[in-house]
Amino acid sequence: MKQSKLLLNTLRESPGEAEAVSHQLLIRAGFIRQLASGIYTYLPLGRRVLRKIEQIVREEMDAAEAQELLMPAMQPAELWKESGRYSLYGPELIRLHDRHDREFALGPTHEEVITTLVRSEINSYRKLPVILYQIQTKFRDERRPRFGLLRGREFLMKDAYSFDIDWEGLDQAYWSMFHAYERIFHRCNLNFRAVEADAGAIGGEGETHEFMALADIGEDTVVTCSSCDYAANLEQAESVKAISFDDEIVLTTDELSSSPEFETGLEAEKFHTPNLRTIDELIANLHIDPAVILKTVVFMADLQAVAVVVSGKDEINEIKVKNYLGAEAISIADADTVLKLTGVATGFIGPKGLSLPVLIDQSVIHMTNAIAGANEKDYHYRNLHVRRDIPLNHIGDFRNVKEGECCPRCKEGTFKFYKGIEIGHVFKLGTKYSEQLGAAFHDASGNEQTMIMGCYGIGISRILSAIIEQHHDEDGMIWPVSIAPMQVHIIPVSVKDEMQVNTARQLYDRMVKQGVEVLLDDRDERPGVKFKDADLIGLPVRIVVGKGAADGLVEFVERSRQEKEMISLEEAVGRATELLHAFL
Ligand code: 9G3
Repeated sequence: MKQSKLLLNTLRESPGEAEAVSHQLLIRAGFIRQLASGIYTYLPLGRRVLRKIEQIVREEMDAAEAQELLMPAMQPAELWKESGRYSLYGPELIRLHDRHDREFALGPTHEEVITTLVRSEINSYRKLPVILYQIQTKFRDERRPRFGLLRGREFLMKDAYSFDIDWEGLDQAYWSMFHAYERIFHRCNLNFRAVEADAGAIGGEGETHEFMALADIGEDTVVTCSSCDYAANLEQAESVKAISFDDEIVLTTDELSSSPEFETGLEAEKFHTPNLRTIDELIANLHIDPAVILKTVVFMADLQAVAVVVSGKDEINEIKVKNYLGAEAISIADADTVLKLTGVATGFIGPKGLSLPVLIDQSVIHMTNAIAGANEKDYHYRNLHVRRDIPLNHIGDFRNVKEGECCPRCKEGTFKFYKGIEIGHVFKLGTKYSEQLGAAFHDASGNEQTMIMGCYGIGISRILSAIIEQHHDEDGMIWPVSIAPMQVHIIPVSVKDEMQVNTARQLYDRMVKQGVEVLLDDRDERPGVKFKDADLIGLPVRIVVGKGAADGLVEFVERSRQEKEMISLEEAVGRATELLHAFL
């Protein structure tokens, strides 16, 4: 490929709005151009990387005996109404009408389409199990697209769906996909962790794992243990049981009132706390440790208001609350709603005498001298004895874990946090869609059974950015050979020097003949410009043909090492072929 012919315009400056390094570099190196917010054109070099990632995904999916198909982006609204999800999604689901005024959605995912397809194509256990996948554009109208390809509104996803006759079959499909994902991300040279995740909005049964590429720009927090292999999304990471509260003594309130230590502890008493609404105001004015405060927050879980109580030193984990309640949607109740529901101004809400269900974190159950809102404006309680004074109907893990905390699995290691980019997600769906949409089969004895499903996603375009986040330096991208847009960059220093041009040409022809993907910088540009562009684009191998060529020597540079070596033409061809041999 001649660089003078390639549609490639590099920029010295990155666009102001690009915060993520990968976004800046993709624009500066001419890999993508924004058409609209969250919507991008892939220019030739960007497209070549995308195709390489797709190819790796296809090879591993096919090796796992998944079958590739291609489903439409335009999905009839009826499908989403049949699955009951049409009303569940708001503005994120892009809806449109066709010329006959029929309603459609642009597909954000394809559970409905694939399940109704399989419903009509398969009805015997003999045709199961099957794993079907596609690599296709998804549409999700993100409120705030950002970081270039990391959070777009139109993006490339590989989505696969497995159909089995029973749960054992699903388990096999799930782990087969899980290990295929490990191979895919290793081949993409990504540093990733598979973490236990939250079954999320689609709420299938059983386990689900997210694959996170570690990167500071990542929006997810990965919790890992320093000594065992426990790893979880912060949304899901379990708190260790409060050590001072023995598990089996989870007594009910009336059983508690007879226990001996009940007598200890002062009576709970209301005291005047004018305008002390927040934890910080309480701490500042009462000179107390946040740990003695019971932080109480009211949430709307679907249409139900609940109060959640954790220690003042902790944060409430909404996903844990949502999962405990089995709700589809959860959000903090606004002040007006709280006032209307409880008659209490926010900031003075507390678990004693509150007219809402109280979910209390297991880490505060043992407390006897706690402070909490008194459910009366400008008043709090002190000396609250949790087991004596508060209804304990919902005890659970509702807090975010913290770095340095003890690991709940091995009870040896401590938690370490990393930021992660979600690049893959595997789910056990069970019968959530197959039941609703009637995907059934006749088993060996002729009885009709509901298929057991799994779904498995990989963010193809997101991987492009994740790789750049993990492989770059201050001069530009550093492409792993496995997915580099081209493999060797040949740069004649001066296109006016016939000897250099001819030598470069020879080198180019020889390598192309060996199947190497070569970019020849045949532009009439100053050397500095050529080298800066080469650093920015970041092809794995660079061969500079300068004055040394008169003595048969060329400069050989591996982009990941930036060491310059003067070696012979022969050696240069040998070294390049050796580096690329696994990919030729
Ligand atoms: C929607 C909209 C956004 C969505 C969904 C539906 C995420 C939705 C979850 C999944 C689950 C898996 C198959 C591949 C792997 C992920 N965002 N999800 O269902 F209508 Cl607007 O997509 N689907």
